[in-house]
Amino acid sequence: ISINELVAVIEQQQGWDRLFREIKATSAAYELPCRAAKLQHNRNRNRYRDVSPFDHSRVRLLNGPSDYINSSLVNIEAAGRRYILSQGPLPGTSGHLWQMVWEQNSKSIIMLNKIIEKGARKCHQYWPLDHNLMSFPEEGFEVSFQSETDHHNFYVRELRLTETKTEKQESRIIYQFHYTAWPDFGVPESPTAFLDFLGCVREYGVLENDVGPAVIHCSAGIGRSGTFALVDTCLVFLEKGIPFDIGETLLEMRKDRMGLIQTPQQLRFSYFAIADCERLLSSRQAEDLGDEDESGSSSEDEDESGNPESISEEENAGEDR
Ligand code: PTR
Ligand code: PTR
Ligand code: PTR
Repeated sequence: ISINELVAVIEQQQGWDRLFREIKATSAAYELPCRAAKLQHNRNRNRYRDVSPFDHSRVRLLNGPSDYINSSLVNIEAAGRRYILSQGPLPGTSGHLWQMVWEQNSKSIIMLNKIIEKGARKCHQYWPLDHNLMSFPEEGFEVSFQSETDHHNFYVRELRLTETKTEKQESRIIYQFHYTAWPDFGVPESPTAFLDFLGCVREYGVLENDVGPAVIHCSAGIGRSGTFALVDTCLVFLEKGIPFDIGETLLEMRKDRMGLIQTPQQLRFSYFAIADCERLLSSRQAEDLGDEDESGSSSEDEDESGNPESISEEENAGEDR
């Protein structure tokens, strides 16, 4: 059955809580070790005591007194997608974040939280505002502000990351995509708003595998970051016509980082966003069939609703078994 049909059935049965509980129960059985996170000298590198990267998938810093950062490489090979999911940096770990971005050759940081939420600090201000410069002498990096574009629910910032430890003082442009309308343990206002954001991120090519993995973070780096990664990966499956199961995909991701997607509502939101894209794809396919005589297969028209641009016409609507 299609994802749209599946969503309708779960919706009708009010089955989101149960589905979410099942996913949690299944992944609880993995019990993968997080020894590095618990080492005494790494303790203050964690924002939350109960959110740690598994040892097997943690991203290691290549230089410095400790190789530890609360970040995980989430790898979904079948989709050709790799992401680094990370906690919102602390004052003492912001330099580590930039070091990781450099070492992993990431081109972007995708930020899904605000600095302050419900009156509490959820993330350190780790990038420079307005024309300022931020230095991380210990790690040997500088970050300078280049530009900022205000989209409706998000900002795109261009930052310049310079390594200051060597003579070369090499520098790179890093894009920061900052979604500002997604409360923790909540969901974005609509799938369309979120898909606009995802479409914009994709246009920059930062999720492709010819560059290092994008760094995705929220406060803990599990709820919202997990939702983002799940939707993006499932859209790749849809576009490529690879059969997939949303729940199984989430379970696979949860082997690389714990707790991905934190509420039944976030799970429901993911299914709805994926279902929206499925609908869009099949209506586009129908259009293309109708257009065939006039314009052949050269339909490169932009999608006005801002949906992920790389959705291609010829693919089958994906099926969620
Ligand atoms: N003690 C905190 C906790 O484990 O929740 C860790 C922490 C430390 C959180 C500093 C936030 C901190 O500051 P900022 O919000 O600026 O990152
Ligand atoms: N112990 C924290 C809590 O439950 O509040 C951990 C936590 C915080 C977990 C935020 C998830 C959170 O959401 P997100 O991953 O979307 O920042
Ligand atoms: N703040 C969260 C909590 O303690 O409820 C942190 C958390 C971490 C929650 C992992 C759940 C986690 O895993 P799962 O979603 O599989 O239960």
